[in-house]
Amino acid sequence: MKPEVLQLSPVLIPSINARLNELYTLRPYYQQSDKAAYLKEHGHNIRGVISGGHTGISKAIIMQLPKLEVVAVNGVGTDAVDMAYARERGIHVTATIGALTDDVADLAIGLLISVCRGIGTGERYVRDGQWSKSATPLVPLPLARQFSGMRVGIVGLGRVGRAVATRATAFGCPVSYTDLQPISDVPYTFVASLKALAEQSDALILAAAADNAEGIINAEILDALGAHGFLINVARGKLVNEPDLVDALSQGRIAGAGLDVFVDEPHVPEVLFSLDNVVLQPHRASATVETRTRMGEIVLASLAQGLAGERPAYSLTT
Ligand code: 8YV
Repeated sequence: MKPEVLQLSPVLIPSINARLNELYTLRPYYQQSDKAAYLKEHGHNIRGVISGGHTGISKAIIMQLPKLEVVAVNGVGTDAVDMAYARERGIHVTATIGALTDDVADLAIGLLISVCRGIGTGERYVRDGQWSKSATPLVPLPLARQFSGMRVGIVGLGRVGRAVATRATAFGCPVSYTDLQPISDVPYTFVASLKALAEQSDALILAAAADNAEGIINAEILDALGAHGFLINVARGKLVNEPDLVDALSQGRIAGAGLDVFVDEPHVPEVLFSLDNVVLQPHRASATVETRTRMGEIVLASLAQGLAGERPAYSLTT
């Protein structure tokens, strides 16, 4: 009998799905309309879980899975997983560590260039036919802001933060960062206070884990970033006090934002839809074929190792 694996979120790579289907009886929880009934029916047989970084798994769900051995997170963030309870139960929780670093850093820089250069605004101007209608082309569009050389402040110098720093450096940007403590093997300037980092930066890029960091970007930090500053978030929506951000953007108290993540995905504050100083993405920083394939391989390996009674190589709990 194949082990049963509960899927809390989909895997988008067909070859990975084919192998998962060969090896396991997959229970697609995320597709069910009556999730409680589905758990009641299958929960007692489930030995593995596949989830996404944003979705995670709650204690309430784990409690209904008495035979659970491994939770394979198809992502790096584990802030939505009840890690303490998983540890208590001896459940392996794995993450796709290192697999998505480059993509997330690429998107962070992409969002920053997009918002400061007004790529979305320019694109809409062309698509809407305004450029061809205009008697004096380009005049109606305001000049953009240069990215190269911008002072970049990174919040959280982990794998993604470092990859962002490398890229920003290649654009001639002086890089500063804040983290729990200074990191000795990097050439970037450590700034202990988040507010001071915001004051000294033209762009603040969020690359921190969200565990215990809810709402650290609030009105005070946004005002420190100031009317010429940009905020980029490729980490977690909950790092930001979203109403404060919406106010700061609507009132022009910061210059703009590039956002891949939100507090209550897939719900995005509607006020943002009409703002030209915001670039919005539907949590897609790791969504390339190459990266999702690498992530899927780690999910496969983690399930196989965990269900064979071994400690998975990417386990964070055991
Ligand atoms: C993924 C993420 O989009 O890695 C994470 O923690 O949130 C994202 O990169 C997500 O996990 C896909 O399932």
